[in-house]
Parts: sequence; C-alpha cells; structure tokens
Amino acid sequence: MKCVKCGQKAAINMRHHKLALCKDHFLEWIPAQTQRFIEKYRMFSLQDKVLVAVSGGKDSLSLWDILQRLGYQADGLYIGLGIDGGIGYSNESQRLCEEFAKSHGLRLRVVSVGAEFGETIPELSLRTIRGKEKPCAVCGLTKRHIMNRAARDGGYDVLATGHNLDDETATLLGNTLNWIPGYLVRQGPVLEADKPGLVRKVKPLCRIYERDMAAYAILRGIEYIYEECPHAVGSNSIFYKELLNNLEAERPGAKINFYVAFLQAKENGLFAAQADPDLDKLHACPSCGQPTSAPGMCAFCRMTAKA
Ligand code: Q46
Ligand code: ZN
Ligand code: ZN
Repeated sequence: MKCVKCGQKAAINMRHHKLALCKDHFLEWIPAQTQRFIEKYRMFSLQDKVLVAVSGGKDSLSLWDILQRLGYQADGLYIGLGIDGGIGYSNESQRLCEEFAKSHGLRLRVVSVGAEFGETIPELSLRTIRGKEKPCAVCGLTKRHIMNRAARDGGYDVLATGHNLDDETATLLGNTLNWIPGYLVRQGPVLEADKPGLVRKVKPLCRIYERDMAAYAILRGIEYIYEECPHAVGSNSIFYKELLNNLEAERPGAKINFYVAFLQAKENGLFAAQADPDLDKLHACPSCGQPTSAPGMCAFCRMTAKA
C-alpha cells in the first residue's frame, strides 16, 4: 500500500476514508482535519484562550499537541481524581501530563479533588452512594464542575476536550437506543455557553476515528497512559464501542456516516421543537455560582458538603 500523496510506503490505511498515507503525510493530515472542523463548527480562533482538559490518555494529549502545532494558545487542565485501581492510575496519568507540558513548554493547571475537597473520587462515592455503584456518576459530576470553574475563573474563552468519533458515536448510540431527546439535542461538536456561568465546550476531534488518534499519538512519540481508568471496565460506553467496531469492520465508514448524518438531521431541525426542560428553572448556586436547576445548592455542592 502506497501513500496517495507521495507514493512512498503507507504507514496507515484508513478504509473509512479510502485513504492511505505515509507517516509524514498522516502527521500533517490529522492537524489539517482538526483545523477544518475547528473552522467548520466555529469552535474558536487564534485570538481565543483555550483550556484543554487532559487526562493523560492519547486523545487529550494529542489534542493539546495538535492545537500547539496549529498555533493556538492552549493551556492544559489536569484533574487529580485520586483513583489508584492497583495501577496507580491517577499518579501515572498526572506524571504523563506534567512531562508533556514540560517537554513542550506548555502551562498545565492541576486541580486535585482530594486536596481541594478533602475526599478523592473513590472516597466521595463511598460516602455519597455507599460504594454500591461505580464512582462514575460522582466522577462525571465533579469533573464537569471543576472544568467549568477552572475555565471560567481562569478567563478562558473555551474549554476543549479530546472526545473522538468513537466516543461521540458510542454516546449517540446510547442516546438513540434509549431515545433521550434532551441529550440528543445537546450532543454535538460545540456546547454553547447558553446559561449564565457556563463556559463554551468544544470537541475538535469529534470526527476523527479513535484508531487514527492512537496512530497519531504513537507516530508523534507522545507518551500516554495505555490503561483505561479501572472503573471504565464493563461500562455502556465500552460495550457500544465494541458494537460499533463490529459494524465498522463490515461497513467501513459506518461510524462517520452515523455521526455526520445525525448532525445534519439536527441542522435540518429534527430536534428543533425539543426545548431544554430545565432552562427556565435555572438559577445560580448560592455556594459556587454555577447554574443549577436543583432547588437551593447545585448537585456538586450538596455532594461535597459533609453532613
Ligand atoms: S467517569 Fe468513571 Fe471515567 Fe471517572 S471513574 Fe474512571 S471511568 S474517570 S471517563
Ligand atoms: Zn506521503
Ligand atoms: Zn454549587
């Protein structure tokens, strides 16, 4: 297989795009694609201050790398969850983010959940849900709160996350199988800051296959954590990703078609009549100032306020 651009030996064959590229052309193609989507979905400009949420995984560190290569002003945000899982997951992922920032001369902000709120994610979830379930609900709520606060207080115009096409189609499949219009209406490359106190969120890699992101990280020599969070095992999202991978193996391009057709349907007004049911109930949380539809304090402040 040869690179379609220069005829040299191809390093990657992307059946879903009917495109084979050598290493150099692939490492140019991924940032060019990312730039295309940043512009297409009007995510941000070179004048904007971007905060990239980095987890130590391939997608978020590659996103940070790409934004830097494209000339954007992008700082990183690492949230220390305090998850060990027998592999020192949080310690190792923090180390890799710090190494990346140092070697690229970039600024990394670190927020430790344990140091700041007195309890790590496993401790918080043990107390609030008594360890009956996975800590993911507690973790998701905490990460959303901290990301929004860090971006708002740090004066950033936008918060960028490393969600790739496989993440987005897995979420879309879940929202579609359960037919949740409220989630479907909010899913997309950009989540506008349509509520006071909320920061705009964008996903510049939303149209790039996970496999291609892994190839990018490896070919760029980015050191990232290979292990998933130990609590991800058995999650719906992993199950949906497997289903979609089986589909993709038989029908190359199925994932990108699913996602792009969804965005097109939304643009054509498929969910236009679907108003956000919580919008008129929103008020600023008296404790943290972030918008909430819950009576009184927001869910995060209630969770972290010890009885
Ligand atoms: S939510 Fe759950 Fe993730 Fe938090 S506890 Fe781990 S798997 S990190 S995306
Ligand atoms: Zn080439
Ligand atoms: Zn609050």
